[in-house]
Amino acid sequence: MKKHILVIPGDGIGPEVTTWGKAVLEKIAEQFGHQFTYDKGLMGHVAIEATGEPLPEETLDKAKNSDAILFGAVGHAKYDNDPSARVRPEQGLLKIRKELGLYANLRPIMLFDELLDASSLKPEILKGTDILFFRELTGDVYFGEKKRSEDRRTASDLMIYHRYEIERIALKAFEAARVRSKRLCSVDKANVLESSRLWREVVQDMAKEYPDVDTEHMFIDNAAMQLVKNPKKFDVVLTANLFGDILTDEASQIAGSMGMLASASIGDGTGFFEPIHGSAHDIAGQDKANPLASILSVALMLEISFGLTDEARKITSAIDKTLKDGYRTGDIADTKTDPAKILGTKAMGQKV
Ligand code: GGG
Repeated sequence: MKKHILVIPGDGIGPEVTTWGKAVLEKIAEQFGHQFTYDKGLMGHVAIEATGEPLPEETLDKAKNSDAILFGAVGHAKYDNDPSARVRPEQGLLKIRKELGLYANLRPIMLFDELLDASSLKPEILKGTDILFFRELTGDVYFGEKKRSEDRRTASDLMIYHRYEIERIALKAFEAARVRSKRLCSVDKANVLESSRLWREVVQDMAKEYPDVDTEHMFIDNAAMQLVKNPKKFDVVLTANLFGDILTDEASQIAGSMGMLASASIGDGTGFFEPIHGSAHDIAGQDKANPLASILSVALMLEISFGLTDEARKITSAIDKTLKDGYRTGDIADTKTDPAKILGTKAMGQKV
């Protein structure tokens, strides 16, 4: 198979982790006889520094002309401490999602048995957990109108959803539920928010077309609590942009660390694959970042964009074996880890 992949390393630990995602892609190409070609694009703080824009036109053009995109992370402490900054790295990420029509963000909470002890939750609560989140990605407060009063003392972000935006992601979630355990939990805040009432109305209507799927509706506050109390209760979770962003960071603790969670953004255009973690500037360039989320993002790319399921499985097995051999990065090590087996980014990438 011949495929052209755009790599957007981004900021902070993004370049370190995508190096290993790409290295694994190259290894897969070699082992299975595929031909993957690569290009590189700028986005985020590095793009602002080089061009003044968080998403230069050149990167967007390359993205539209590639078969898949492997992305690292965006962000920089400089902007976090300067809320008045008009141009921000995250704008690049939001813009590329919108421009490519990537409305569905799939975030699998894949639990490796070896990491049961790495979580702060009890192993008996965790064991057997397997959740697939569908986070809506191009609507909500992220894209609604943003306003600041003239005296700058009042601010608002419009939480807005259109029926078609809910329908198209709900369709993907229902279809996934149908081939998984036929359970779907739609998470909203319909007791308070009008946009959530529309969300629930649409999902209820669509549930009639999926009588074989057991559809449940849950308020976000309850879902956040149930996720740590009884994560096995969930299978497919469908939710809005903001709720999904927060809930999946929480859910990453089930998998042991943010460094273990991959994601796939799909929709109308080229598939976009990235770890859910951000740029983690505090550890950037120190060979401390966990590359497994980037490597797992590559497995999602192979499976979802290219239909290469054996190749994807080869990657998850390689990670499983590496963990079974006792190797850990710092974020997933625990008191039982042999200190000699705590690896940096590079060594962990090489082991996989
Ligand atoms: N790799 C994910 C990443 O860079 N996250 C930083 C960020 O600002 N994300 C916002 C979002 O996912 O909506």
